[in-house]
Amino acid sequence: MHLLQFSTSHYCRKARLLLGYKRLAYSVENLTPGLHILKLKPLTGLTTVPVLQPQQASAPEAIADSTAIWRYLEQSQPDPPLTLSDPEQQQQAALLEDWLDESIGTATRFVYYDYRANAGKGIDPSLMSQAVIAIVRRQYSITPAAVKLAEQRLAMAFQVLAPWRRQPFLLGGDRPSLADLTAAALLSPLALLPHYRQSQPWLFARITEIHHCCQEPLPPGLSD
Ligand SMILES: N[C@@H](CCC(=O)N[C@@H](CS)C(=O)NCC(=O)O)C(=O)O
Repeated sequence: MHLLQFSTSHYCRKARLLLGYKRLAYSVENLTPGLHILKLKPLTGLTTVPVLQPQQASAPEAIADSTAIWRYLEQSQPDPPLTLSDPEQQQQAALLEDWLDESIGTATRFVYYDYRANAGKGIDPSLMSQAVIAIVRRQYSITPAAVKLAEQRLAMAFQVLAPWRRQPFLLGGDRPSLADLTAAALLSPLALLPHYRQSQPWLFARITEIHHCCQEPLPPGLSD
């Protein structure tokens, strides 16, 4: 298996958690933002990472989108499962995953890059890093008004994810679902923001546990 990724992307972290949970060996290719389009467009028709290349006979050449990657891995490597045995719970996990992907992953991106450009500039004040951050902010229209809305969405997310405060897995039971891995990946950039570290300690405890369970190194801001 071969994973095309941006090293800092939280959606690529989600793909690595999936591969790690399934105990699959894989190589990684870090693409250069901007130039990535030249490689990805002819391969998948899309411009986003993660992209998985299974490199196996009868498998597709490339699978774009973290949810499609999950679907492929769950079907080709059912053990250990990430699908819950109760269909209603599985539907709930799928809904949570879709909401995390479409809404909360974006909100995290807005809040994170706003922090890195302002109060968190000291994390990497180099011209190169600040130039990349400026490009990302322009690409996604990360304005102060949009950041405020993103902060409100994250505040709501902490309420929706409240079951995680008292139990190791969002939907209960004794093993994680796709929703747990998705939340752990897509909220992980907040580990660098002191405000969230102080106000939501339970979240970073769960993120750490899921990373251990998937044998994935912890994200910046969290350490073993
Ligand atoms: N829904 C997609 C989102 C992936 C995504 O937004 N990837 C970003 C990096 S975090 C990307 O590739 N951006 C580059 C682009 O859009 O050209 C998934 O789950 O894979």
